[in-house]
Formats: sequence, structure tokens, C-alpha cells
Amino acid sequence: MAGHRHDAKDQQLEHDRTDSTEPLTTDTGVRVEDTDNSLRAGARGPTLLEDFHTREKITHFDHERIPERVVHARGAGAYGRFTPYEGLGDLTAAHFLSSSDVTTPVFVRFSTVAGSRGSADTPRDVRGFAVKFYTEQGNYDLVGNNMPVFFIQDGIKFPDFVHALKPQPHNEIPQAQSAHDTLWDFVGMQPETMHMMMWLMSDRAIPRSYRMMQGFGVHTFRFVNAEGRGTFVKFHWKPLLGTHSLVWDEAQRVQGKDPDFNRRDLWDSIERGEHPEWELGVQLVDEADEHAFDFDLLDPTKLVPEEQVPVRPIGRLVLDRNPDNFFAETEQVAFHTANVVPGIDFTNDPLLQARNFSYLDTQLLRLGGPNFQQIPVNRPVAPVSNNQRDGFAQHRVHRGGTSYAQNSLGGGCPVTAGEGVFRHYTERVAGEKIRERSASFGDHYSQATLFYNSLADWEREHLLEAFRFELGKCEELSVRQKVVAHLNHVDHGLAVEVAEGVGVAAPDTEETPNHGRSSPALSQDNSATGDITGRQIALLAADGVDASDAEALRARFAEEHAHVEYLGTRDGALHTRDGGVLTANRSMKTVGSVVYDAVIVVGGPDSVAELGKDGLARHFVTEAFKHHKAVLLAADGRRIVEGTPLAGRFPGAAETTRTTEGVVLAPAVDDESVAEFLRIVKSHRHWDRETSSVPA
Ligand code: HDE
Repeated sequence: MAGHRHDAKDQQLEHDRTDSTEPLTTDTGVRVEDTDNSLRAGARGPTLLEDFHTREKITHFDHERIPERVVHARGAGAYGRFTPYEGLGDLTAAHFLSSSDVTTPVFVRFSTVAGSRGSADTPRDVRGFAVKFYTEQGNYDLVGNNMPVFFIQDGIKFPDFVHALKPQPHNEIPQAQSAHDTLWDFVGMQPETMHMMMWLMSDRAIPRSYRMMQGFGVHTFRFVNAEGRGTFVKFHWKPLLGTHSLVWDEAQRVQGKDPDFNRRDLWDSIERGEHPEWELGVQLVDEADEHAFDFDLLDPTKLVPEEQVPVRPIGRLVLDRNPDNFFAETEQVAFHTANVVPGIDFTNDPLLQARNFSYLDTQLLRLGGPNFQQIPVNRPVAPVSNNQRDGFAQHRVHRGGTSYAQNSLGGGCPVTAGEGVFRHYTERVAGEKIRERSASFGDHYSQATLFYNSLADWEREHLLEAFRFELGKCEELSVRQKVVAHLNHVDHGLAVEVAEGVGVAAPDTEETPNHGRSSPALSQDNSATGDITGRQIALLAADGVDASDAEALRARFAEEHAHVEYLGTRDGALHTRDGGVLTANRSMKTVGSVVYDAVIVVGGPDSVAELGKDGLARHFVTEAFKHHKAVLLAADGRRIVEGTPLAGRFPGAAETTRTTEGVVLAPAVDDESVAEFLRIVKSHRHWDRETSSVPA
């Protein structure tokens, strides 16, 4: 197994790992001689009750399942490490942020929200980004998402929101989809959802990879330093690979071609040693500036624009080790927003307050009782010492005759410490006992507009199409109409275009004028970093392929840690043009263009002629083009578009390398054409390409 071993968490886990290399036994350690035949009264007779091995084996199997998470059921996780760039002692007493010499082991779980545990990876959905830091002062969980705001302002609405989002209760349809009446009915009734719905309809909801997602703590938290001084803080994770998405048509097809698309990508990249990395950043707001904004810092449907409060980079997260066992680790990991360490505290955000109740509560059901912190993946590396006792599956053998405080008989142990303790932030609070929301939470549209204004044209186009898709799936026209009415407060033009697309009346007049402000940091448009580590590039090949061209491309992209895979018209050995052999990595039949980032067709003539006869190969190129992917057609490879819907789109066979609509057409695979193709791949997708007329 690749990866970084031997940090404190890894050493601790070593005691729990089992390899099953000993001969087969029962759970009580008794060796078994036959596990294929139950004990019977005669070879054709009934099975006997005394067959404890059969009973135990089946009983254990019957009890293998635990409740899946009520939200975020589908996920993938990995271990890694976090190191701050410098000590932040002036801001926080948290030891794991105290020095660049402190490296803290972490476990991270990424997830979708709506779908069941077995659902696909690429629905239009929020992605969870939950990080457990195993610090020397105990576990700290930063349980965030890949979008910086949330749907609702108060946790009391969460059950309603999730009931509306999840499949409908009478028929459990649709699975892992937001495109249905109940969600949009909820949205229509709750305008506070509008900002988050803009994010959900943007490309953020269909990430290309977990490695290419931002993460956000969402709430305003509080740093507290050793002197007890508090500073408001918002957390940001920024991927080193940039923030990139699929396109919606592609995302839907990936669900069929590879439902494990994001999970596999994370796993494979770590196994290959291409360790995903994020930079942790913070936005800091002095307590004195709490009310300096035109929104409330406690309102989780709002973000703090980076132009107003810049993000300060404070450290780096690297994921470098896959779990050994999905259930033991990724399924049983239990995050909780209230798992904080000295130096990090809460605010009165009403969503956060509810979460601080919910996560512990849910683990009690999901993991079967109060001892879930003893499960290996959850166990802190900091020592645990208290009078909590007993309960189902108690693994500790507590010694001594006292389990209460205060005691004198047990020497007073465990004693409370004076140093390194968690001290709740001293905050003066006063108020009437009242079910009321602050008026400062009342603006539901301005930041939705801010987000919309900040998007590039292509992002806005995708957002419009997403609204049309989702509302177009709603059966009730009244639901569509209500949402359009809210959009009219966000941007009149958007509301009209959505209405026109979904067959409801467009609003005649502008409801709330667009304020015209934007925040460039909210767009994905400029996020490409030029780092294409882990990108998958398909090279289509048949008998007669120019192997030297293929190998040159593979070698060049390997230098960038990107992977050129040879997809043959059949699996196994292909005869090359020069009489050699090139081994296909896969047959084209087992994959599809949607699981690749770019596609290449090189010569020679026989290979291209054979590919041209193959509907799958022609579809592969056309579909990649439709999804705005980089395409290299070199030498005879340029002829692949003949007989496809792209024929005639690139007139005048070029004698020199040229790029048309993100398609590199080159007379040969040479330095120039390879460099040009690399440049196009690095830009992620070619958005200035008209694809709506392309049938693929
Ligand atoms: Fe969660 N959320 N949540 N959530 N959430 C859960 O905890 C909840 C919210 C988030 O990989 C549950 O262990 C309430 C915001 C992630 O295991 C549950 C409210 C954000 C994960 C729960 C919220 C999140 C969860 C389900 C509103 C982003 C997956 C199983 C008050 C900042 C963690 C579980 C993992 C999981 C409750 C809102 C992120 C039921 C009540 C806002 C990443 O406890």
C-alpha cells in the first residue's frame, strides 16, 4: 500500500489491523475443518441446531449492516496529514496550529448528500468535506462542504429540508436527485434557500474529482488565543489542482459508465502516489467588526466576500494513505461539529448550534451506542481518561474501584487539569426566551445575485440550463412558477430565461434590481493551476497504430503525472504500423469518453480506417467534443471526424498545427503539436465551443 505510514494515528491503528492469515476459526478461535457443508443428519438430511459454526457464520452475516448516514451516506475517505505554515499562537491556542513543526494526522471523508450509500458519485449535489484532525489535544472535526453557504438559517428546519430533498416518501423516487417537486416546493416556500440554490445549480455541484473541490467550514467559528481573546474565523480549503467540474450531460452518463467515478479517482491517485493536496485558509474578523457587514456573520446562508476579507493561507493538507477497510474506517468514522480543541470555539449561528446536537445523536444510533469513540478510526491519539463506563461494546478494561468524581478512594483520579484544558469562550449573552429570527438574517437575495454576477458566461449558461433541467422535472407548474418568482429577486433576466425554458409565465417586471456587484473569487473560471496530475487521457488505437507517436505522447504526459491510456478496438495486443506490438490498456467497449479528460487519435492509416468503421470510436470522439474536452487529432487521426457529426467542422486539412474550438489538428505528433495539446488539456475544458447541435 502506497502512502505515508507511522504517524501517531497509523501506529495506533497497527494494533487493530488483521490479515486473516491464520487457519480458519470461529469467532471464539476454534479451528474449523469445513465451511462449505453444514452439519446434517445424513447427507440429504436436515441441518442440525448444534452446528454452531453455521449458525455463527449466518448470524454474523445477518447483522452486517448498520444504518447508513441519514445524509451524506455515500462517501469515500483517506488518511493524511496537516501542517501549518507558521505558528498562529497570537490567534488560537490550538496546538496543531502552533508551529510549522507540528504535523497532525487526519482522516478526511468526502461525500454526496442526498443519495443512499450505494448511489452514484456524480449527481447534482453538494459534496461533504469532513476532516478529522487527530491532534495532541484531542480530535478536532472540521465538518464542511464544497460550497460556502447552506440552504437554511436554523437547524430546526433541517429535517424538513432533508425530507424535501430525499426521495419522496410514498414511492422512494427519485434516488440522489434534487430535480423533483418536493425539493423545489420547499425552495419556493423558503426564500432563504436561494443563495445556496444558486450554488447547487452551478457547476460546483458536479465536481470532476474530490481532488479538485474547494471546501468550506460554512459557519463563522471562533479562534480563541491563550489570553482568551476571540477572533471570528471562516475556514477555506483550496485544492492545488484547481476547482474543476464535469458538464451535466457528462455527469449523468458517468453514473452509468462508472458510478464510483470520484471514489475511484481518489483511491487511484493515492495508490499511485499522486497525493491530493489542499491549502487551508482563514478569513479573520475582529470581534469589534462583528457588525461591519451588510449581512450577519452568524447567518450560514451568507459568505464573506474575499474582496472584503482576504483569505489568509495557514497550512497544507495532504492525503497520502487509503484506508485498509472501507467499513471499519470510512463507514464507521464519526464526525461531530462539537469535537473541538482548545483554541477553537463556536458562535451562535443557529445552524451550528443544532449541528452540535445532531452529530452526536446520530452516531448513537448509527454506531450502536456511546462507545463509538473507541472504534479505531475515531479513537483520538490524545489519551482518554474519564469515568464514562460500560455501554454496548465497551472495549476498555477500566481498572480500579472508583468511577466517580470527586473521589478520595481512587486518589481523586482522574483529576481535572489546570493546563491545556478546553475553556468555553466567555461571551456575554442576554435576551428574552423567544422563537424569533434576527432581522439581520432577512436579506435572502443579495448574495444570490452577487454569486450570479460573479460567474463567467459559460458558468452562467450552465446555471441557467441546470435550473431549466431541475424545474423542468417538476410536475407541478405552480412549483416552477414560485421558484421563478424568487429568481426574479435575484436577476430579472435569469428569471425570464428560466421561465421561458420551463413553460411558465415570465415575470413582466423586475422585482429587485440587480445590484451589479460581483466577487471574482466565486467563479471557477480562473482556477486552473496548470497542474494536471491524475488526468486521464484516452488514446484510441486499432491495428496499424503509429506506436512511436502513442509512446511519445504517453511519455510527455507522464512527466506531468497525467495518464495516457491506450483504448483498443479490442483488448490486449495490437499490431503496430512498424510491425511491433502495442498493448491496449482496455477495450473501448468497457469504458466511455465520459471517464476521460481528453482524447487523442494518431495515425497510421489502417488504425484510423478501422476506428472510423467502429461506431464506438466515432461516438467517443464526438462525445468528448460535446463535453468540451481537449482533443488531439494528429496525422491520419484527423480523418476520424469523417463520418461523425463533426465532419466539416474543421475545414481545410492543416499543413501546420492549428487549434479550432479546442481541437488540435496536427500533421504530425511533434514538439509543437504536443505542447499545444498540453496547453489545451491544462485549461481543463474548452468552453468557447458550440455543442448544443452535436448529437452525442
Ligand atoms: Fe450535516 N449531518 N447537518 N451539515 N454533515 C451529517 O452526521 C446536520 C450541515 C456534513 O463524512 C449527519 O454522521 C444538521 C452543514 C457533512 O461522515 C447528521 C444540519 C454542513 C457530513 C447531520 C446539518 C454539513 C454531515 C449524518 C443543520 C456543512 C458527513 C450522519 C443544522 C458545513 C460527515 C452523520 C461524514 C453529516 C446533521 C447541516 C456537513 C445527521 C442537523 C451546514 C460533511 O448528524
